[in-house]
Amino acid sequence: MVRRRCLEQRAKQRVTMATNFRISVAASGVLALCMCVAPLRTPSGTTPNIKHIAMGRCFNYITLVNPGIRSDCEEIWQAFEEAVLGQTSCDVAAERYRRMFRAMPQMGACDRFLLWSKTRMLIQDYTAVARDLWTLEDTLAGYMFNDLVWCGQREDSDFNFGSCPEWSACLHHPVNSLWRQASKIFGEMACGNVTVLLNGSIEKAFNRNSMFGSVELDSLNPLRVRYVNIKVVTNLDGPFIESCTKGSVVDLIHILQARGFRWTCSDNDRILTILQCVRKPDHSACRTRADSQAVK
Ligand code: DVN
Repeated sequence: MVRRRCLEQRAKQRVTMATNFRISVAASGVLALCMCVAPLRTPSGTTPNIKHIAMGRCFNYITLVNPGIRSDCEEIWQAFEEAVLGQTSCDVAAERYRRMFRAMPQMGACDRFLLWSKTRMLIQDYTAVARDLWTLEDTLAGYMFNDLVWCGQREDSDFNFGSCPEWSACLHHPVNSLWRQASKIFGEMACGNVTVLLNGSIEKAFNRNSMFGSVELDSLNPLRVRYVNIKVVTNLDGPFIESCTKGSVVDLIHILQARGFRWTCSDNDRILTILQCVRKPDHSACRTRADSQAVK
């Protein structure tokens, strides 16, 4: 999904916003809390060299990442172009990608599926250490199209490299539609123990309008899934807004119960805390017992 690209944009924007913020605070002379504003997504056009990037990733995946997979990268790309080109930039329904997804059949091993929402930063660290867990971005589709942006234009048979609309501007945004179809297939594939990583430092850690909340959750099959293991993670410094017993996570648990899923929920997963401590080793939450005894 649009991750690293957002990170780069967000990093750039953060510098801009911080600079502006510093100027405004200095000017006003008022000590203001550093409010974490929602990132502005600067609309951009189709990722340059998208064909070379996606095809290169495809060949890399079927050769090095998952050599067992039998997919034809040329066929996948051709089906992708057929789905997107010649359509207006807001009119690519998820169904248009059906032929492409048929060209990239994939099955995941049970007990490895990891779903997530609003925890993008932690997911990369988590899957780097929990190597047995498998996210959508580890599938061929997710691997090929992660971080890319694309849209077509009716009057032209090429991609629109000038500008693509925001997801919210379209009923059938080409990027959102591909991720919806990929998420639906991923959710239907999920089996055994499924892990769900949610962010307890925001309101609506479980958001019914998110991709997890609106597509993957409804694609899970209680006959295939043995347990849904929810992990709620909060920033080390908080805020501590939601948890297994507070807020929208409770709604998720009610939905799982009503649909016949067995579930667990944890607010303080040790691996996730350690992962956060890697980035903030001096944080009080990261002091081991030895450290605290040494401090006396
Ligand atoms: O379970 C995962 C994964 O398997 C996939 O199925 O979707 C689930 C995560 O999607 P989500 O539940 O919508 O969670 P997020 O964190 O809101 O969005 C996931 C990614 O889509 C993020 O990289 C979002 O970029 P962001 O917000 O971190 O800069 C990206 N995204 C969400 N809404 C977007 C968007 N990118 C562009 N435009 C939007 N409107």
